[in-house]
Amino acid sequence: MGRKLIGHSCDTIVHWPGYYPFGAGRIMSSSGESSMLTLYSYPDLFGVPDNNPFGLKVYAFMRLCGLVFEHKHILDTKAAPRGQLPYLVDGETSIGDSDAIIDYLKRENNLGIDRALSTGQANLDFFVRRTLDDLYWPMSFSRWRDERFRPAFCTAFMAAHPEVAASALEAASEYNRLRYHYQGIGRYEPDQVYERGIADLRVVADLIGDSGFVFGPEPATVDAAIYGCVANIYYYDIDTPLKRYVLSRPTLVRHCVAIHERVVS
Ligand SMILES: N[C@@H](CCC(=O)N[C@@H](CS)C(=O)NCC(=O)O)C(=O)O
Repeated sequence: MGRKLIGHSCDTIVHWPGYYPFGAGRIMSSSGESSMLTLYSYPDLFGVPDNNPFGLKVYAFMRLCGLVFEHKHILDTKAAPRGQLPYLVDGETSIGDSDAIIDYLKRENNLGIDRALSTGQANLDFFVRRTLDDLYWPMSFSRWRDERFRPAFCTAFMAAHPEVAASALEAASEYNRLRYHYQGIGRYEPDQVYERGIADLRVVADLIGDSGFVFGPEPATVDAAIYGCVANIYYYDIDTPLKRYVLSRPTLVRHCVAIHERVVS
Protein backbone atom coordinates (compact mmCIF):
# COMPACT_ATOMS: atom_id res chain seq x y z
CA MET A 1 0.00 0.00 0.00
CA GLY A 2 1.23 3.49 -0.69
CA ARG A 3 0.97 6.46 1.59
CA LYS A 4 -0.93 8.40 -1.05
CA LEU A 5 -4.12 6.45 -0.35
CA ILE A 6 -6.98 8.25 1.30
CA GLY A 7 -7.02 7.36 4.96
CA HIS A 8 -9.99 5.68 6.52
CA SER A 9 -10.44 3.76 9.65
CA CYS A 10 -12.74 1.05 10.86
CA ASP A 11 -12.11 0.34 14.48
CA THR A 12 -12.57 -2.74 16.54
CA ILE A 13 -11.81 -3.39 20.18
CA VAL A 14 -10.33 -6.87 20.32
CA HIS A 15 -11.02 -8.87 23.44
CA TRP A 16 -10.21 -12.49 23.72
CA PRO A 17 -12.88 -14.43 25.49
CA GLY A 18 -11.65 -18.00 25.32
CA TYR A 19 -8.22 -19.27 24.43
CA TYR A 20 -5.73 -17.55 26.68
CA PRO A 21 -2.56 -19.52 27.35
CA PHE A 22 0.19 -16.97 27.86
CA GLY A 23 -1.00 -14.67 30.62
CA ALA A 24 -1.21 -10.88 30.32
CA GLY A 25 -4.80 -10.24 29.33
CA ARG A 26 -4.29 -6.50 29.63
CA ILE A 27 -1.52 -4.04 30.05
CA MET A 28 -0.79 -2.50 33.43
CA SER A 29 1.54 0.44 33.81
CA SER A 30 4.00 0.58 36.71
CA SER A 31 1.49 2.78 38.57
CA GLY A 32 -1.04 -0.02 38.27
CA GLU A 33 -3.22 1.77 35.72
CA SER A 34 -4.10 -0.13 32.60
CA SER A 35 -3.38 1.47 29.23
CA MET A 36 -5.11 0.61 25.97
CA LEU A 37 -2.93 -0.70 23.21
CA THR A 38 -3.84 0.39 19.70
CA LEU A 39 -2.70 -1.53 16.66
CA TYR A 40 -2.79 0.48 13.43
CA SER A 41 -2.78 -1.72 10.38
CA TYR A 42 -4.25 -2.08 6.89
CA PRO A 43 -7.88 -3.09 6.25
CA ASP A 44 -9.24 -6.61 6.24
CA LEU A 45 -9.93 -8.57 3.06
CA PHE A 46 -11.50 -11.96 2.31
CA GLY A 47 -12.23 -12.42 6.02
CA VAL A 48 -8.56 -11.91 6.95
CA PRO A 49 -8.23 -9.13 9.57
CA ASP A 50 -5.37 -7.36 7.74
CA ASN A 51 -4.54 -7.65 4.07
CA ASN A 52 -0.87 -7.09 4.86
CA PRO A 53 1.26 -9.94 6.27
CA PHE A 54 3.20 -7.79 8.73
CA GLY A 55 0.09 -6.34 10.34
CA LEU A 56 -1.61 -9.73 10.36
CA LYS A 57 1.43 -11.25 12.09
CA VAL A 58 1.15 -8.70 14.92
CA TYR A 59 -2.63 -9.07 15.12
CA ALA A 60 -2.34 -12.88 15.38
CA PHE A 61 0.48 -12.60 17.93
CA MET A 62 -1.60 -10.28 20.13
CA ARG A 63 -4.62 -12.56 19.92
CA LEU A 64 -2.56 -15.65 20.71
CA CYS A 65 -1.16 -13.87 23.75
CA GLY A 66 -4.60 -12.82 25.00
CA LEU A 67 -3.86 -9.11 24.82
CA VAL A 68 -6.77 -6.67 24.76
CA PHE A 69 -6.27 -4.00 22.16
CA GLU A 70 -8.00 -1.61 19.84
CA HIS A 71 -7.50 -2.43 16.18
CA LYS A 72 -7.65 0.57 13.86
CA HIS A 73 -7.64 -0.16 10.15
CA ILE A 74 -6.06 2.65 8.18
CA LEU A 75 -4.46 3.30 4.82
CA ASP A 76 -2.66 6.55 5.54
CA THR A 77 0.84 5.79 6.80
CA LYS A 78 1.81 9.39 7.65
CA ALA A 79 1.56 9.00 11.42
CA ALA A 80 3.52 5.72 11.43
CA PRO A 81 7.14 5.61 12.60
CA ARG A 82 9.13 5.29 9.36
CA GLY A 83 5.89 5.73 7.40
CA GLN A 84 5.00 2.04 7.26
CA LEU A 85 2.24 -0.07 8.74
CA PRO A 86 1.76 -1.74 11.12
CA TYR A 87 2.52 0.35 14.17
CA LEU A 88 1.46 0.12 17.78
CA VAL A 89 0.61 2.92 20.19
CA ASP A 90 0.91 2.30 23.91
CA GLY A 91 0.22 5.53 25.78
CA GLU A 92 2.96 7.94 24.74
CA THR A 93 4.98 5.27 22.97
CA SER A 94 4.66 4.55 19.28
CA ILE A 95 6.46 1.54 17.80
CA GLY A 96 6.85 0.68 14.12
CA ASP A 97 7.95 -2.62 12.51
CA SER A 98 6.16 -5.88 13.24
CA ASP A 99 9.14 -7.59 14.85
CA ALA A 100 9.96 -4.54 16.98
CA ILE A 101 6.31 -4.40 18.11
CA ILE A 102 6.39 -8.06 19.08
CA ASP A 103 9.67 -7.63 20.98
CA TYR A 104 8.20 -4.61 22.78
CA LEU A 105 5.03 -6.46 23.76
CA LYS A 106 6.96 -9.48 24.98
CA ARG A 107 9.23 -7.30 27.10
CA GLU A 108 6.57 -4.99 28.53
CA ASN A 109 4.14 -7.78 29.36
CA ASN A 110 6.49 -10.57 30.23
CA LEU A 111 4.82 -12.77 27.62
CA GLY A 112 5.78 -16.42 27.69
CA ILE A 113 4.81 -17.40 24.15
CA ASP A 114 8.42 -18.15 23.10
CA ARG A 115 9.86 -18.82 26.52
CA ALA A 116 10.33 -22.56 25.98
CA LEU A 117 12.31 -22.16 22.74
CA SER A 118 15.90 -23.40 22.66
CA THR A 119 18.54 -21.16 21.13
CA GLY A 120 18.36 -23.25 17.96
CA GLN A 121 14.59 -22.81 17.77
CA ALA A 122 14.88 -19.08 18.40
CA ASN A 123 17.41 -18.88 15.56
CA LEU A 124 15.09 -20.85 13.30
CA ASP A 125 12.27 -18.45 14.17
CA PHE A 126 14.54 -15.62 13.05
CA PHE A 127 15.40 -17.33 9.76
CA VAL A 128 11.75 -18.09 9.04
CA ARG A 129 10.74 -14.48 9.62
CA ARG A 130 13.46 -13.32 7.25
CA THR A 131 12.23 -15.84 4.65
CA LEU A 132 8.72 -14.46 5.07
CA ASP A 133 10.06 -10.94 4.57
CA ASP A 134 11.26 -12.21 1.19
CA LEU A 135 7.92 -13.88 0.41
CA TYR A 136 6.19 -10.54 0.98
CA TRP A 137 7.51 -9.23 -2.35
CA PRO A 138 6.19 -11.95 -4.71
CA MET A 139 2.90 -11.90 -2.81
CA SER A 140 2.59 -8.15 -3.09
CA PHE A 141 3.71 -8.25 -6.76
CA SER A 142 0.84 -10.62 -7.57
CA ARG A 143 -1.66 -8.08 -6.23
CA TRP A 144 -0.39 -4.81 -7.57
CA ARG A 145 1.80 -5.56 -10.57
CA ASP A 146 0.72 -8.75 -12.35
CA GLU A 147 -2.13 -7.78 -14.68
CA ARG A 148 -3.51 -11.34 -14.54
CA PHE A 149 -4.34 -10.89 -10.86
CA ARG A 150 -4.36 -7.15 -10.09
CA PRO A 151 -7.92 -6.55 -11.36
CA ALA A 152 -9.32 -9.31 -9.12
CA PHE A 153 -7.48 -7.89 -6.12
CA CYS A 154 -8.63 -4.31 -6.77
CA THR A 155 -12.22 -5.41 -7.41
CA ALA A 156 -12.29 -7.38 -4.16
CA PHE A 157 -10.74 -4.48 -2.28
CA MET A 158 -13.27 -1.95 -3.57
CA ALA A 159 -16.15 -4.33 -2.90
CA ALA A 160 -15.00 -4.75 0.71
CA HIS A 161 -14.12 -1.06 1.14
CA PRO A 162 -16.33 1.01 -1.17
CA GLU A 163 -15.05 4.23 0.42
CA VAL A 164 -11.68 3.65 -1.27
CA ALA A 165 -11.65 5.25 -4.72
CA ALA A 166 -10.46 3.36 -7.81
CA SER A 167 -8.02 6.24 -8.40
CA ALA A 168 -6.45 5.57 -5.00
CA LEU A 169 -5.82 1.95 -5.97
CA GLU A 170 -4.33 3.09 -9.27
CA ALA A 171 -2.01 5.40 -7.31
CA ALA A 172 -1.05 2.52 -5.02
CA SER A 173 -0.32 0.30 -8.03
CA GLU A 174 2.03 2.89 -9.45
CA TYR A 175 3.67 3.50 -6.08
CA ASN A 176 4.21 -0.23 -5.68
CA ARG A 177 5.53 -0.59 -9.24
CA LEU A 178 8.32 1.77 -8.25
CA ARG A 179 8.93 -0.07 -4.97
CA TYR A 180 9.26 -3.39 -6.81
CA HIS A 181 11.67 -1.85 -9.27
CA TYR A 182 13.94 -0.38 -6.62
CA GLN A 183 13.73 -3.46 -4.40
CA GLY A 184 14.61 -5.54 -7.46
CA ILE A 185 11.72 -7.99 -7.76
CA GLY A 186 10.12 -5.76 -10.39
CA ARG A 187 13.01 -6.54 -12.77
CA TYR A 188 12.25 -10.28 -12.78
CA GLU A 189 9.89 -12.02 -15.18
CA PRO A 190 6.62 -12.91 -13.40
CA ASP A 191 7.43 -16.64 -13.52
CA GLN A 192 10.73 -15.96 -11.78
CA VAL A 193 8.97 -13.85 -9.16
CA TYR A 194 6.65 -16.73 -8.28
CA GLU A 195 9.47 -19.30 -8.37
CA ARG A 196 11.11 -17.25 -5.67
CA GLY A 197 7.92 -17.01 -3.60
CA ILE A 198 7.24 -20.73 -3.99
CA ALA A 199 10.78 -21.54 -2.83
CA ASP A 200 10.08 -19.49 0.31
CA LEU A 201 6.76 -21.25 0.85
CA ARG A 202 8.36 -24.68 0.31
CA VAL A 203 10.85 -24.35 3.15
CA VAL A 204 8.15 -23.06 5.45
CA ALA A 205 5.81 -25.93 4.50
CA ASP A 206 8.60 -28.43 5.14
CA LEU A 207 8.95 -27.13 8.71
CA ILE A 208 5.34 -27.71 9.63
CA GLY A 209 4.33 -31.22 10.66
CA ASP A 210 1.01 -33.01 10.35
CA SER A 211 -0.23 -31.74 13.69
CA GLY A 212 0.42 -28.92 16.11
CA PHE A 213 2.61 -25.97 15.33
CA VAL A 214 6.23 -25.36 14.31
CA PHE A 215 7.73 -25.94 17.76
CA GLY A 216 5.10 -28.13 19.40
CA PRO A 217 1.45 -28.45 20.33
CA GLU A 218 0.97 -24.73 21.02
CA PRO A 219 1.68 -21.85 18.65
CA ALA A 220 4.72 -19.60 19.04
CA THR A 221 5.46 -16.24 17.44
CA VAL A 222 6.81 -17.97 14.34
CA ASP A 223 3.35 -19.47 13.76
CA ALA A 224 1.78 -16.00 13.85
CA ALA A 225 4.36 -14.85 11.30
CA ILE A 226 3.66 -17.79 8.98
CA TYR A 227 -0.07 -17.21 9.32
CA GLY A 228 0.40 -13.53 8.41
CA CYS A 229 1.70 -14.52 4.99
CA VAL A 230 -0.13 -17.75 4.25
CA ALA A 231 -3.59 -16.48 5.25
CA ASN A 232 -3.05 -13.56 2.89
CA ILE A 233 -2.70 -16.10 0.08
CA TYR A 234 -4.90 -19.00 1.13
CA TYR A 235 -8.11 -17.08 1.93
CA TYR A 236 -7.89 -14.94 -1.21
CA ASP A 237 -10.17 -15.97 -3.99
CA ILE A 238 -7.44 -15.23 -6.56
CA ASP A 239 -5.81 -18.07 -8.44
CA THR A 240 -2.16 -17.01 -8.30
CA PRO A 241 0.77 -19.48 -8.54
CA LEU A 242 1.38 -18.84 -4.84
CA LYS A 243 -2.20 -19.80 -3.99
CA ARG A 244 -1.92 -22.93 -6.12
CA TYR A 245 1.25 -23.88 -4.29
CA VAL A 246 -0.35 -23.35 -0.86
CA LEU A 247 -3.28 -25.53 -1.90
CA SER A 248 -0.83 -28.25 -2.96
CA ARG A 249 0.70 -28.38 0.56
CA PRO A 250 -1.78 -29.74 3.13
CA THR A 251 0.51 -28.80 6.02
CA LEU A 252 0.35 -25.12 5.06
CA VAL A 253 -3.43 -25.22 4.78
CA ARG A 254 -3.88 -27.10 8.06
CA HIS A 255 -1.58 -24.72 9.91
CA CYS A 256 -3.25 -21.65 8.43
CA VAL A 257 -6.75 -22.81 9.33
CA ALA A 258 -5.64 -23.80 12.85
CA ILE A 259 -4.25 -20.33 13.59
CA HIS A 260 -7.19 -18.62 11.88
CA GLU A 261 -9.62 -20.47 14.13
CA ARG A 262 -7.71 -19.32 17.20
CA VAL A 263 -7.37 -15.65 16.27
CA VAL A 264 -10.45 -14.71 14.25
CA SER A 265 -13.68 -14.69 16.21
N1 LIG B 1 9.63 -4.38 8.33
C1 LIG B 1 8.30 -3.85 8.40
C2 LIG B 1 7.69 -3.85 7.01
C3 LIG B 1 6.34 -3.17 6.96
C4 LIG B 1 5.96 -2.85 5.54
O1 LIG B 1 6.64 -3.25 4.57
N2 LIG B 1 4.89 -2.10 5.40
C5 LIG B 1 4.52 -1.72 4.08
C6 LIG B 1 3.40 -2.64 3.65
S1 LIG B 1 2.94 -2.49 2.02
C7 LIG B 1 4.06 -0.28 4.08
O2 LIG B 1 3.37 0.18 4.97
N3 LIG B 1 4.47 0.42 3.07
C8 LIG B 1 4.08 1.80 2.85
C9 LIG B 1 5.24 2.57 2.34
O3 LIG B 1 6.37 2.02 2.26
O4 LIG B 1 5.02 3.73 2.01
C10 LIG B 1 7.47 -4.66 9.38
O5 LIG B 1 7.84 -5.81 9.65
O6 LIG B 1 6.47 -4.14 9.90
